[in-house]
Amino acid sequence: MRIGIVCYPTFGGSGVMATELGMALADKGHEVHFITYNQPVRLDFLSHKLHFHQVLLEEYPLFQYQPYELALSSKMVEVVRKFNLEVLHVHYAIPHAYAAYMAKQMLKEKGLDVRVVTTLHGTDITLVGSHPTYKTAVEFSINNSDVVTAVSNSLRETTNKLFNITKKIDVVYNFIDTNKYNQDNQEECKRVALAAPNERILTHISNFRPVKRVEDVIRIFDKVHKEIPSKLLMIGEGPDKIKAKQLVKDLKLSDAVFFLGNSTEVPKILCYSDVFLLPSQTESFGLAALEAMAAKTAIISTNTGGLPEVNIQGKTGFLSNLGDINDMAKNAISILKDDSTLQSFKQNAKDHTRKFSLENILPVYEDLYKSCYLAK
Ligand code: GMT
Repeated sequence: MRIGIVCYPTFGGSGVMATELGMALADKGHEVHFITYNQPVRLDFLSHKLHFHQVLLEEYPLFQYQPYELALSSKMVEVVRKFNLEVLHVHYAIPHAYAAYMAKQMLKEKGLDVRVVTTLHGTDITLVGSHPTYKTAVEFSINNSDVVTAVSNSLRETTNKLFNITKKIDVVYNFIDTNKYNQDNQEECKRVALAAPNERILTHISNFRPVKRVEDVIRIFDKVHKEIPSKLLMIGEGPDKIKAKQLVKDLKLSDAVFFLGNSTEVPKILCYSDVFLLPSQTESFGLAALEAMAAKTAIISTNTGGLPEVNIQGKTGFLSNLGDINDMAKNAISILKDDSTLQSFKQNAKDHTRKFSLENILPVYEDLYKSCYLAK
């Protein structure tokens, strides 16, 4: 099929998921067109099946805020017409679902009927979308999409609770290409460069926004470090990084905590990890946790949002109440205390990712595209 994908091109989970989906669809022979303001960070190749169309904005002194939705919907119309696209799959409702609705109306006037699939990712519903500033337009554009999907049961329930949704929402879990995390295929995982042989490695990856509670990450690690020789890798960039660095200094952990910035080499970094810390305030799914599990890493997380659908209590890791850093530290120590316990959690984590494999999830999206296109 000929599919347009609209997403944020950044390190955020929705952009990563959209990019992985587009690349997988192109691998299967579909023609995929990314439409966004920058080349998505994980889009590492362009082939005749994979295209990128940049949305450019015009500066004008009158605009305090540049009208991105307008530029995006115009670009969608242009690309759909030029490449005869059948489906526009928009990731993250704000403002993509609204811009897609506008594009669809403009195309209708030209006798073209493109189908719009909207995937809800989390904060577009929980933190931002339901705010009175955006709620009316978000609700309207969800209800006017041809197909709506959510990345977990929890997100579907929350969407139905917060909005007046007249459309059926299909749950399609985020997926992982397990081949990219096959450690046997990796030339080397130079663990020794980061930690001594007797040390455990804990990892956190996020956008360091308040919802990720990075200070909890440091405080949990502080407690673990007091009991178990260990190092913490902090990957990502964002507003709370400064606070996290300050806390590391205050707790005298500077020799044990490394801030590595944003990375496109997530599988390589995760190959070092024993335990992944995700004490988020909320997480509709927790793609970073799934990536960690694929790299054989046990998960210590909160029990909020969709996390219990990904991290299985006592099997792939443990889940605690929001803010309960003592419980999270205690659980991490119980996993890390001996090699055989750690190995069994790591293996369970890896095994559980089969449920979210590319092979299982990709056909679900393909069927959705086909059925909504045929329902014309
Ligand atoms: O805040 C983030 O983590 C980024 C955000 C995004 O939309 O890019 O992530 C959301 O979508 C991810 C992919 O579906 C989910 O795995 C994350 O759980 C979700 N974040 C939240 O719900 C906070």
